[in-house]
Order: sequence, then C-alpha cells, then structure tokens
Amino acid sequence: MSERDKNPKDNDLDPDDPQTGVVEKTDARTKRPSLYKVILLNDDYTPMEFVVHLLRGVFHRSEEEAVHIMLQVHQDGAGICGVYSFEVAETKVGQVISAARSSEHPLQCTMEKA
Ligand code: TYC
Repeated sequence: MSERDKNPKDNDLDPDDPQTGVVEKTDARTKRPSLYKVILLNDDYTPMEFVVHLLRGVFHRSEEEAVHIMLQVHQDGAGICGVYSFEVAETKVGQVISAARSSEHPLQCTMEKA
C-alpha cells in the first residue's frame, strides 16, 4: 500500500481510478394520478330516458342528478358525468359508447384532463 492510500479519505481521489460509475437515485416521492372529466355530448336522436338510464347505471347518479346532467347536456351541448382516474374514465367512456351503439343511438362520450 502506498503512503497516499493509508488515509481512507484519499481513496476517492486516486488518480488511477477513472471514476466512471453511474449514479442512480430513486425518486421516492409519490405522485397523485391525474384526473379526467368524462363528458357527454348532445345529439338530436338519443332519447332523454336512455341518457338518464346510463347516468344512473354507469355513473351511479341519483334520478335527480341524472336528469339534471342530461338536461344540462341537452341545453348546453355538453356536460360532465364525473371525474375519475384515467383508467376508470376510459372504462366508463367505453361502457357509454358500447351501450349506445347496442341500442343504435348516436350518443357520444369523451374524456379530458380535469
Ligand atoms: N337532445 C336529446 C333529445 O332531445 C337528448 C340528449 C341528452 C341526447 C343528452 C344526448 O348526451 C345527450 N332527445
């Protein structure tokens, strides 16, 4: 061992050590998942009762809430059914579209970041 290596503090200053190691650091912070609004769009053909039925079944709305949201969509052109994580919002949009197409209604439903 050389004189220089006797002091452990000097070990990271060894001129023969290329010191090319990769520093890895794990970010331990937790991130809240982004939320998405599920939006129903108005059309001239889908029956009001069908929309209310979907709002009750897919979005667990009360009869009053469902009628309120349906009328808002009918009057304003669009309305928010609920706010969910990406996966839940995606699933609900799929359920709405699938039920609407099965009943041959043109109802449109989409999602956007809250
Ligand atoms: N505008 C439709 C009607 O008069 C009702 C409707 C409401 C359709 C909401 C779609 O997302 C909708 N029958």
